[in-house]
Amino acid sequence: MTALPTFEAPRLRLPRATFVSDLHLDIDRDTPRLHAFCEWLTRRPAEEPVFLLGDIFEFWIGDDWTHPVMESLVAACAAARARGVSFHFLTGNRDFLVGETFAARAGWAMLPDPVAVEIAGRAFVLTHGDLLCTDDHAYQAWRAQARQPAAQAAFLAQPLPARIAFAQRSREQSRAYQGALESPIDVNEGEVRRWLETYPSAVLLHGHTHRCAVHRYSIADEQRERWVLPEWHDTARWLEIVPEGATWHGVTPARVEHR
Ligand SMILES: [Mn+2]
Repeated sequence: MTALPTFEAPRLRLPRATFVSDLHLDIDRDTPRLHAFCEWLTRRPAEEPVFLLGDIFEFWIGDDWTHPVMESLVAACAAARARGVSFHFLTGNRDFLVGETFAARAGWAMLPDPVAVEIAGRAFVLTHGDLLCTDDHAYQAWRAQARQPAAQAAFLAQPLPARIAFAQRSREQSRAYQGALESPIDVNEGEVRRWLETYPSAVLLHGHTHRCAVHRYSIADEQRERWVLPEWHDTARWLEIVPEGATWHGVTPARVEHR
């Protein structure tokens, strides 16, 4: 069991924010989902920061990789930023190789995972969500290895064609793996409780599982919550938090009580 980081103070304090995750954009393909995202960016309210909580991209093979489709996304982000929309990004299990070079080009401020923030006066701990899925032992072992700086450097040192071929193979393997599962592996509820105990009073907010929901827990006589963001298909689905409250757009989260 890995030790969780502790936070002295929230990294950001914001009056309002929008949250999305799990777009799984195939950035070398001109897809309806990419168009939906770029169009959605044109409709973001000015001065409302956008948090991208991982798996924005289906895969990532290095910031030195460019593609015309990717440039349209970078341009859409630049246009939104010109209207006062800021971006905050933490990586997911598929796009964990996104680095500072691409983030700077897109105008995304990178966040560690997990990270504590305060939105509209309420405390949140943000995470992609894969760290909570501790029942997937094979994945967690792979994750620990793949996140080593030396392993990442070795991968990124390969010539670009080799990395593109690797990404194609991984996509096929991932499809076969997901197809063999009855449903994607969900969070481990014991691990969720450990996080909630580590971060008293914060709402745990994550994506990854594609099981959009508001979960309520009773922990040390406190009512606690875990909010799960929806994945995108070809339409936008997001969470907006403003001083008046939280609104889910394009989706109705399941309500789940844990005793
Ligand atoms: Mn994920």
